[in-house]
Amino acid sequence: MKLLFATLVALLCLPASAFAARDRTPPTVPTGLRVVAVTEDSVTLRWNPSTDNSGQIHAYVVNGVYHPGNSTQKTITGLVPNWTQTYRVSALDAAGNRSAASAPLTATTAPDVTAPTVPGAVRVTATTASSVSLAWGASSDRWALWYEVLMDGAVVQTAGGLSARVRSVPPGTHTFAVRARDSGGNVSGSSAPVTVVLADTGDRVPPSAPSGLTATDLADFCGSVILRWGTVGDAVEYELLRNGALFEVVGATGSAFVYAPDGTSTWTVVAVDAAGNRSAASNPATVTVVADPNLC
Ligand SMILES: [Ca+2]
Ligand SMILES: [Ca+2]
Ligand SMILES: [Ca+2]
Repeated sequence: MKLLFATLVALLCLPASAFAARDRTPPTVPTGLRVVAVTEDSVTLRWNPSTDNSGQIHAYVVNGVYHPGNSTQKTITGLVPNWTQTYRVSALDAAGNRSAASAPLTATTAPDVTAPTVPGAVRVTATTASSVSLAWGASSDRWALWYEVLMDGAVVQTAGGLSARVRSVPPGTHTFAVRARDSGGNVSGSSAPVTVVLADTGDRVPPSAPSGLTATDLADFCGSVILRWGTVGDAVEYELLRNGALFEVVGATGSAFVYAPDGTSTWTVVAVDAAGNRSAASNPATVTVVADPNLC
């Protein structure tokens, strides 16, 4: 009897809120989502505050990412220039009820408008009768960049690294320079140039076309193909063409391993002599690669 009385008193002394139903009402949907600032790598969003029956917003969720507190502004960082993305915001109360998502907003980061720095002076590291090997100092940029090699003022090649070998250079005097280009399309000034003189060997006769080309799938090597052909005359290198496009250049050899992804490709080989004269293409050789899923 005494125990029952004590329990009754304890129950009567509990605050009324302890008996209230759990909050099952989500906050109102955020409205007015807008962009207030963009940089090359960030977007700052703002929206009108939601309200909740509890009187308090616990957090906002922006594109699935939880932001505790009731701030109605968020800077999304870690983006890249000229990057377009759609954003939605929802509100969360302390009981875990989440509003529907706001109307979508599409925002784009600022473009990269700063050119890379000018590459360091270009220098010649090797020449043949018809090729020039070059090296240069790095440019810098906040974002990705690559290099363009200019011969006599025209772009003849691109390079990801700090060196390049320019082939099929005609005899005579040529000026080479390098410039950098970034992913925003901004181009640096040209490096200090270098002048090269290639003597005329007088050889105007191209090698004869390679023949007997075969292409064999090395089934156990996950897309590796071996090409074999008959070497010819005064060739110093061979161009390997895959479906008509230059794939690789190899030295004075009669075979090469190449990587060919799954599927069918047709190969031809062109012989090149020291003076840069190119033969007609070899016979075509077609190969179908089927990568073994147990090995590759
Ligand atoms: Ca609520
Ligand atoms: Ca840039
Ligand atoms: Ca020749």
